[in-house]
Amino acid sequence: LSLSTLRLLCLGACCVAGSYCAAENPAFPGADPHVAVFGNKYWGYPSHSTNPNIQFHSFDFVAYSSTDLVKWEESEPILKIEDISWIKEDGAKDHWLWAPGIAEKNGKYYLYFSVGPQNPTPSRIGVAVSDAPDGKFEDIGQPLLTGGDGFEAIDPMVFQDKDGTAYFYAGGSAGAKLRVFRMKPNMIEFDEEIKVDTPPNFTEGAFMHEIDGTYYLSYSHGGWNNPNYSVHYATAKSPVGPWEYHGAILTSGPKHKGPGHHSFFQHPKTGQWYIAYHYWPSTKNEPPLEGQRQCAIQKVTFHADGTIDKVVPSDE
Ligand code: FUB
Repeated sequence: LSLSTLRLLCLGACCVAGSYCAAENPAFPGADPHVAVFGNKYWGYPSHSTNPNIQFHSFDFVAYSSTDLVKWEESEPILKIEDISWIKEDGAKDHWLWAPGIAEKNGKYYLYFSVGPQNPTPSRIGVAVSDAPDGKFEDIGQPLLTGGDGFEAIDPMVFQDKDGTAYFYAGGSAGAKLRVFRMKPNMIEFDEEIKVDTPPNFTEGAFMHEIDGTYYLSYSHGGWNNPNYSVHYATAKSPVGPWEYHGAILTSGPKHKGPGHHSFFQHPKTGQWYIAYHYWPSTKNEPPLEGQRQCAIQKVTFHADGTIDKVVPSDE
C-alpha cells in the first residue's frame, strides 16, 4: 500500500468511528459549494463547469457524496438546464446556472439556484424539489425571485430556524445588497420580505447558521476572480439582524488565493464544525487567477463569545 492509500484508509476509518475527520483538499471540483449532512453522508452541491473560460456557467448540477470527507462520489446530473421551462422567457440568447443552495424538510429536498445572464435581463433564482438528495430535482415551473432596481438575484441560501421557520437569503455582486425573505412552510414560496441591513463588506454568497442562540451571517467580500476574495461574518441574536460585524474569517493563504462562497456544516457525531469553500489553484498574487476553482473543506472553531478562528486555504 502506498503512503497516500494508507492515509486515506486511516482517515476514513477514524471518521466513520466519529473520532476524527479531516478533509483532503481539493475535495471536489467546482465552486460555491453548499455542503450539508443528510442521513449518514455529507452532500456537496457546487457550481460546476468544465470550461475554464466560463467559470460559473453550469448547464446542469451534480451532487457529491461522501462518508468521510475524503472520498467523494459524483452523482448523475440532478437538474439540467433544459428541464427548467421558464428559463428562456426573459428573451436572452444564452442562459446558465450556478451557485446552488440545498435545504431538506420532511424528507423532501429543495435545490435553490441562480440563473444567468445577470444583464441586460435581470438575474433570477429558481427552486427544484426532489425526494432524494441526489435527485432528480423537478423545477417548480417559475422563478422564485427576480432581480432588478440594483438588486441581483444570485447566490440563494435557505436557513431553517429551531422553530421550523425557513429564511431565504440572496443577493450580491454588482448590487452588493442582501435581501431576506421568510418562506412559507412549503419552502417554494415567500411569506414576506424582511427588511435587513446589508452588513459591512458584503459582496455576495450569504450563509446563515445558528449555534447556541448566536446567528452567524457569513458572506463573500471582494472580486470573485481576485486574490482579495475572502469570507467575512457578522453575528446577531436573530436570523435577520441587527448584525455585529466581526471582519474576515477566511482569506488567501500562501498556497491558494481568492477563497470564498462557503458553507458551514457539522460532523454529525463529534459536533466538529467545518467550512466548505472554493479557492483558486494558482499561487500567483494577481488576477486573473489561473485554472478552475476547486472546492475545499477545513475544520473551523467557533468560540462562546461569537468569534471564529481564522482560516487560510490548506490541503487538509
Ligand atoms: O460562481 C459564480 C459567482 O462567483 C457566485 O455567484 C459568487 O458567489 C462567486 O463565487
